[in-house]
Amino acid sequence: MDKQDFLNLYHQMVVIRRMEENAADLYQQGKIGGFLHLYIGQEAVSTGLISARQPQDRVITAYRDHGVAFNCGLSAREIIAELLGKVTGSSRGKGGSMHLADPNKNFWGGHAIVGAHLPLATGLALGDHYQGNNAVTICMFGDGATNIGFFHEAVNMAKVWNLPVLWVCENNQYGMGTAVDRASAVSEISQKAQGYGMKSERVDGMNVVEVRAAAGRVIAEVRAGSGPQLLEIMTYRFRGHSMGDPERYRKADEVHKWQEEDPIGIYRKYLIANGIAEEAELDEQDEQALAEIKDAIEFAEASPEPGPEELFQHIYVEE
Ligand SMILES: Cc1ncc(C[n+]2csc(CCOP(=O)(O)OP(=O)(O)O)c2C)c(N)n1
Ligand SMILES: [Mg+2]
Repeated sequence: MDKQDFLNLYHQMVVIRRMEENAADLYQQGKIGGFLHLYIGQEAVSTGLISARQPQDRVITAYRDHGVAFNCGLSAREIIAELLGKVTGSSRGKGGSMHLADPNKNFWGGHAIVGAHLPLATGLALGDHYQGNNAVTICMFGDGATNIGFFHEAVNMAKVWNLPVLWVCENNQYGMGTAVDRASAVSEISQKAQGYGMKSERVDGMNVVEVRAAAGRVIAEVRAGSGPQLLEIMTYRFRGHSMGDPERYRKADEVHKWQEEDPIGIYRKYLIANGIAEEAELDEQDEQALAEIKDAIEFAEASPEPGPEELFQHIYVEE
């Protein structure tokens, strides 16, 4: 990695943080409909992971998808426009927060039903395998999703067919208001790989450098034909499950303890301590990120809503 690569990771994490904080404000102003799940606290997971993919590698995730979309190369403008339901959004304003997607960037969405995208990941990888593409499908999901039938069916089939899938569990310790050990027979999710004969690993998701290193190694193994593997990335969401969560299931002390381990703060210290960047350069990055988000909000607010004719478009594939 050269200096620019290091700064890129920092830039991506800070843009995601500012995007999410502003999304919360826009939601409170009533400008975003439906649900809104923020990625604050988890930025190092998708930033490190996706920075290790090659362009032909596919990414698919659940509804906590704004950061993932940005890491896949969607612009802040088209993400925020999508949140506001505007026609300039990545799905022409018809998908919203939980259904960001752009197949041209190899980002296969944003899925609202817990676990439902895991069989889709198996299908994407089956297609690549069949066509002889040299691609890995990176499928991200929460700890809660590993207790659902989709997980077991999709993971089993992928192993039976030895498909190039990297299963990535973002273990943020809760599925809505339920702690992992109250819902899962084993709280170490990586152990679930054993039942399917897969290799697995647990990684510190607050450290973007470690996530990137592990992801790079494992993606290369899957590409080389190791068969599917499972990466469990340990993280924490700093905000509620979605907007309006009263958070009665956890103590403020616990949240504060994790906030002290802020992934952006950790990375900032790492860059300075290793002489990769100076404080002033990082401050400049912070300002640029804020400007990028302000511009995106202005763009989104000024954009029109989709017209009534859009109701009948993009429903079926048109030959
Ligand atoms: C099939 C299904 N059941 C229940 C829900 C309601 N629901 C939405 S998110 C969620 C928790 C999922 O937790 P986890 O997989 O850990 O993801 P996280 O929100 O922590 O990122 C539940 C139960 C749903 N969307 N789909
Ligand atoms: Mg969770």
